Amino acid sequence: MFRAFAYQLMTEGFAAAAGPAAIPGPTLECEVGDVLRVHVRNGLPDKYAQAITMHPHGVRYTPEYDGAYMGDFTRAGGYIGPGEEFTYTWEAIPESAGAWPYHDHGPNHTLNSMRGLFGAIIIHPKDAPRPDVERVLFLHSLAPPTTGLKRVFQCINGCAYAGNTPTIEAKVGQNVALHVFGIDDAFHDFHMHGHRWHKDGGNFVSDNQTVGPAETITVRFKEDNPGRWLYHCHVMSHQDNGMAGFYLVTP
Ligand SMILES: [Cu+2]
Repeated sequence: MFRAFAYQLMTEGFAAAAGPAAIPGPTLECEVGDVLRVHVRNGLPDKYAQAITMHPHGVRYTPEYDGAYMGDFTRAGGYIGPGEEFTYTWEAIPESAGAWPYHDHGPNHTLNSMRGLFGAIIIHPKDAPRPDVERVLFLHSLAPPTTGLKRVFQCINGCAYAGNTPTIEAKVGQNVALHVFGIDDAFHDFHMHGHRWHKDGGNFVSDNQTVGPAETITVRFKEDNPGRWLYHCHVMSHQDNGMAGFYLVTP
């Protein structure tokens, strides 16, 4: 596993990290009608010291909480310098239901987002039943400028190749929801063996769905096919460079 940049889940008051830094960063989860208050501290070590932000998709916010660096027009949340803190306030309105990415949108957002500074916001409809198995899968690449390694790795959640990438587990009869995000400059094709799903909840059935930069698809099905399965990006060069994983279904 590679450690590039990663958001860290902090305890209240930022006394200590609540867990190790990871790619993706912590998944934020709430219901329609909730208000998200997200405390961010820039804890980058000296050798990476630079401003960062946290820019959300899908939720409602005012310009202060956009988390976007805009030169002279930058608002408070658009520049969190090294050691500084900022609290974002975002609203989960009815149109926010779904899964969305957040990512760095500071002055160096391209490189930092490619380094792994991103995560998921899952907003459930009010009082809706939750899936039995719910996972987030970020499709992205870690390239030599961000790792110092000689070759590119096509990753899922910061790792490359089945066995390193997330192994998803489910049982027959369970309701499964997989939120799949594209979070680099490429278009990916999420493919799952032995399963199919209604695209966007509609009538069109797929087992292979395109997910572009900062797009999310949600794959939902009721599990009915036990075994060890592959899931992978169907862009062949991505699959060959690591964008694949196991899905393990027990009877
Ligand atoms: Cu791909």
